[in-house]
Amino acid sequence: MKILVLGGDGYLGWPTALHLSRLGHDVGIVDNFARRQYDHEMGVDSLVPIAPLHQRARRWQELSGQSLAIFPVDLTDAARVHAVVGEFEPETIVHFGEQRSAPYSMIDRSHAVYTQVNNVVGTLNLLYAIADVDPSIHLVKLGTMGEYGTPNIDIEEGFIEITHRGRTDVLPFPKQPGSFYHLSKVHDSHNIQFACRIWGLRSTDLNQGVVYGQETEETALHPDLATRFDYDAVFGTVLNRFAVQAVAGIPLTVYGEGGQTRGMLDIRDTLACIELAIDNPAERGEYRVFNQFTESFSVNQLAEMVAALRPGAEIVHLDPPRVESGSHYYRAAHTKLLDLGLVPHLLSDGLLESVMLVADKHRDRIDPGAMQPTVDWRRTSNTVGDARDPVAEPA
Ligand code: NAD
Ligand code: USQ
Repeated sequence: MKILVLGGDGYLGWPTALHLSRLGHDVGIVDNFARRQYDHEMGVDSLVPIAPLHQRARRWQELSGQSLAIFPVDLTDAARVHAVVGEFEPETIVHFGEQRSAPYSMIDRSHAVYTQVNNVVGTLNLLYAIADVDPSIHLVKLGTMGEYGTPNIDIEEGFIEITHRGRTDVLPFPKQPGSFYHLSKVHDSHNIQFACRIWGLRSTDLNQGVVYGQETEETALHPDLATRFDYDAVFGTVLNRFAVQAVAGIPLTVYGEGGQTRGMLDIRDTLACIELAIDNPAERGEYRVFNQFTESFSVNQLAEMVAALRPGAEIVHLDPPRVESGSHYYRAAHTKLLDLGLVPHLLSDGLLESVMLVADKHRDRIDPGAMQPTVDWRRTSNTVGDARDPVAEPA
């Protein structure tokens, strides 16, 4: 199958591109390298060194005999998005290509505007390109479990049956996201669902939980094939951060009470879920949602699991930089991918150790200064980063 991977230079996009290529698909990668620029902007770096995209692709060709087509394209450039979809003629497009950090989107107005323009306009351009070039292309879009927030009822997979004043309907599950980034995913979901309804497109919206881990079967083949591993307070996700903190002897930074609960998954399960979504495509006109996570844990539980592996590791509770419930009900359905055959890797299977081994291997590159949270949700302006605003400040 011809598959275009958008955001294929990123943490998840790159290993997914390799995995799909190894399965024998003809893979093209689209990326504008924005993620590498955020590193320069924030003064941080991936813990694991990453090769430039062309070097990665050359190494993959050498080792596997498979070539990867590279398109250095910004998804907010409608004409180029249309041209790439027309030229490559994909049967499936896997869309990872967005600004994905909640703290980054909460730095100030300019970062919130940048995030929403980048994500929502990029996805809209893509929807138009698919509708114009070939509406039968299956769009596999990365959404987030954070679209739902933490309601005091069970979370369903995308839709909920509601009976209201004697009438019943199946409606999109209510969304209460916790950042302007998470909101961009909600806006995307609405736009994609609408495009499926009016143009008969087909899409799978994967509401993914927090991913952990760094190595996959393919990335482990050569250092040039490694994917990034973020641990800083803006781009690092919670379990990856705790693993690095424990290895570096830095106290594990639990925000507030630590009762926040999240769905989590191993990076290898991200690849498996994408593969299942591609192999079992949505029907024409269908918009479906899969909740993509395998286990859920509170932040306290994660910190305790990591600390247990490094006797003496300290856990601190910081003043919460985010506005989120310190303790809440959390039970989210996630059966659709299991029904398609997903066999999860579980944290209890000793995977945490392997994440810590990666951190240990690169411990010389750990910058303790990158650990403390710098973005406070309550402030409209935080003093990190550069102005990124595509829309001018009012006079
Ligand atoms: P990442 O930042 O490492 O990768 C995203 C890639 O998209 C980067 O290479 C970036 O340069 C590219 N990109 C961004 N804007 C672009 C644009 N306008 N045009 C072209 N390319 C662009 O992020 P990731 O962790 O790999 O996440 C990938 C996707 O998965 C995101 O959509 C994210 O929201 C979603 N997701 C990630 C996680 C997680 O824990 N990492 C969890 C749930 C969902
Ligand atoms: N947290 C801490 N200490 C830390 C870092 C985080 O207590 O040092 C807490 C946060 O307050 C939050 C939870 O851990 O309650 C998760 O934070 P995170 O930074 O790991 O994850 P989040 O901001 O939700 O975003 C990440 C990805 C995003 C994806 C999302 C999936 O960056 O792209 O959409 O996970 S989900 O959380 O399901 O929405």
